Amino acid sequence: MLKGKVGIVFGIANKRSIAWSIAEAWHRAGAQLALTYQGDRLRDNVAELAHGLGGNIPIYPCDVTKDEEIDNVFKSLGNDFDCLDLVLHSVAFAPKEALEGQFLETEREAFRVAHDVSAYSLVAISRAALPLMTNGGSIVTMTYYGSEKVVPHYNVMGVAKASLEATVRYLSYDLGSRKVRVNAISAGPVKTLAARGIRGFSSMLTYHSEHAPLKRNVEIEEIGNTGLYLGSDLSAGVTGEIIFVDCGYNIMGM
Ligand code: 0WE
Repeated sequence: MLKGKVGIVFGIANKRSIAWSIAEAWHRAGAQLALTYQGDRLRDNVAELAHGLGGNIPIYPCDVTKDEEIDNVFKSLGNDFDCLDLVLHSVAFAPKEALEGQFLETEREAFRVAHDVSAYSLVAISRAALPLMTNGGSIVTMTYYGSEKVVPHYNVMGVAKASLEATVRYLSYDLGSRKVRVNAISAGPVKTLAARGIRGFSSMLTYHSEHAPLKRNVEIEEIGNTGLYLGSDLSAGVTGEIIFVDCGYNIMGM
């Protein structure tokens, strides 16, 4: 379904990452991929995953808070491939203290970092990707329900995800004339490395599975498959959208 397409993936930490599940789905559908990693700490992980896909999949370092590193990624990509069709942005961060206690206590710097890493980076990456997306394409990002309803302790991440979702709409308006679509997947909670650092995450998973219409939690492959749908022409008429992959949790009023 993605034969001949080229994709770049931001946000793989390990094999449990949502970014990895979408990368795998894109790869299985025939896309050629490049992966990025954030910091030397994650380099070996990402190199090993790239190697596992066979062929020679380039990996590039990228801290999304550095314009220069983003520029270098797309310079390298331009050397390694003729053009670009798919971009996955699966990156978020807020300082740990900001995800505990009250939102009221959020410090200026924590607010800034959360928005820089989790929302502005989509603008920076999209702008840098665009010169290579000469045949149109699809940009996909990850969001969460805490952007629209209060999820205790999600705090500044919820505010940053609200910004990210609005960013998806404004980008999709700007990029529509170039046939580039921009969408977000709003995934139910998944036990990834990012979730491991969060107190009470296991009881959240239980609560979610008991209250979602499907009476279970989302499987990471289901998020991968929605990423495949958004990357492929199956979703050719879809842009600026937030698609829930949460076993229906978000529709409930009680
Ligand atoms: O977007 C997220 C979490 C992203 C995240 C995770 C961490 C953990 C380690 C961002 N920043 C950090 N900073 C760290 O230091 N999710 C959708 C998962 C999540 O996180 C929560 C949730 C859910 C769901 C935090 C509190 C309450 C619910």
